[in-house]
Amino acid sequence: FVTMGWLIATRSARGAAETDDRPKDVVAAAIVDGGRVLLAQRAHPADLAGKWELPGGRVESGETHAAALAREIREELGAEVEAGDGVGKPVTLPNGLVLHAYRAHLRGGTPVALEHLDMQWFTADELRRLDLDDVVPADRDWIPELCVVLDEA
Ligand code: DCM
Repeated sequence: FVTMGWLIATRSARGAAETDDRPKDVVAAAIVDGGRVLLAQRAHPADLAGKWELPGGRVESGETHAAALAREIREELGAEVEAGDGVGKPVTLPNGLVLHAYRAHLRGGTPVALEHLDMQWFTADELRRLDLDDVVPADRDWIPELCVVLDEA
């Protein structure tokens, strides 16, 4: 019985490791247009649902950050973007994922919330007035940098 338990534990630990050998990187897009930045309201998981984030998602194996950013924005917002400079510092999540924010320049289409609850264009003043409880924790540190980007735009 002890051996059985050890076998089961070992196999499930290996299974978990083998099913997720994807990169740990997550990319997020700061799409700026007309002095406003686009934030999207997460639909899931439950603890993040309803909170604002820079839209984006996980980088796939063999994919550049720029390619992942373009793919995620196509999937989530139905628009074409080109990745630009980084925004702020990368943020490490408790689960080990590392988030990277980039400027994203609209090259085609009009963003629509296809997978989010909602989306909204924010001015720097509106960002400064946002309740941080309504922002995804990992994205909170980027708010000052986003304000600088908007003030310069
Ligand atoms: N994530 C985040 N902030 C973002 C984008 C993503 O904190 N702007 C986190 C949420 C998930 C992970 O990254 O833990 C993967 O994102 P998604 O579920 O959107 O693919």
